[in-house]
Amino acid sequence: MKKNNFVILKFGGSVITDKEKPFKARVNVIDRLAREVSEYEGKMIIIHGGGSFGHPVAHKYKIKDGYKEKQQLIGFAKTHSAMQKLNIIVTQRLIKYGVPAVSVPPVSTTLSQDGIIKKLECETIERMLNIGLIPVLYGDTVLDMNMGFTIVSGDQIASHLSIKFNAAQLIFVLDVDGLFTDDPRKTPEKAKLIEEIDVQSLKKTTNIFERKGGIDVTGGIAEKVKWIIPVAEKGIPVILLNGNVPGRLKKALTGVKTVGTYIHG
Ligand code: IP8
Repeated sequence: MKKNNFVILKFGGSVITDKEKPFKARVNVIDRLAREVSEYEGKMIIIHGGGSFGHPVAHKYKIKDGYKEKQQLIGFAKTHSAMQKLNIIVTQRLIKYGVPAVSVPPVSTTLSQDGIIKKLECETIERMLNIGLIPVLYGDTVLDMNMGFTIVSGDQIASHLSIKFNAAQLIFVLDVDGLFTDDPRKTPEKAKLIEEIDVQSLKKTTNIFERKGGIDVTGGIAEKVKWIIPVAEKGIPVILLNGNVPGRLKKALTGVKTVGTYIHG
């Protein structure tokens, strides 16, 4: 895939849903993000997280831990169904603003081994991109070669696809400005935004925070950083920015510097 203007975009569950309220999508925010995306003209894959749709159900049935008992099967189905519901909201809002968004459900295109993606059917995605469609994936329930099943996060999918397609940049849309030196919720006076960091320093840094609320089965910021590192190591720039502030996503998409954390290899 030609590098130039190919972007992988991850919408965090905390920005597109209200993590404190079950099954509550933040439709106004999704609408505005969709509008900002619609003004971008290059190739793009969008991935979104689970927020208050996927996480509480996955947590209830312990889906991430793998298949242990039969009653989890209904939980697997419910978790996937919850993610489908959110995915329909996201794709419909994108379509409303003229973005040719097409759902690619990871449950039927991805296999993992001990929670790590082993296979992700990319030929269809590549053909979609070549024709000008925007594939939309999401953190989802997947079948696992050793565990029976598990959850693969949107961050892992974003990381996998960025490397696979040699993206020009990977953008994480969060509900905070980026990565912080301290927890901005607990100690706002000490928490400073990390505006720029290289991957070697990121690997060594242990005190990095973002704000987290609600139930999250796929782990916090340490997990996110874990999936960012291999992308940045390939020389793909990674940007984390606040999706609640109008215009920041649009700026990042068009290569204009904005408020956020810029990670480079
Ligand atoms: O919010 C997890 O995706 P994430 C999705 O990107 C499920 O971690 C099914 C909980």
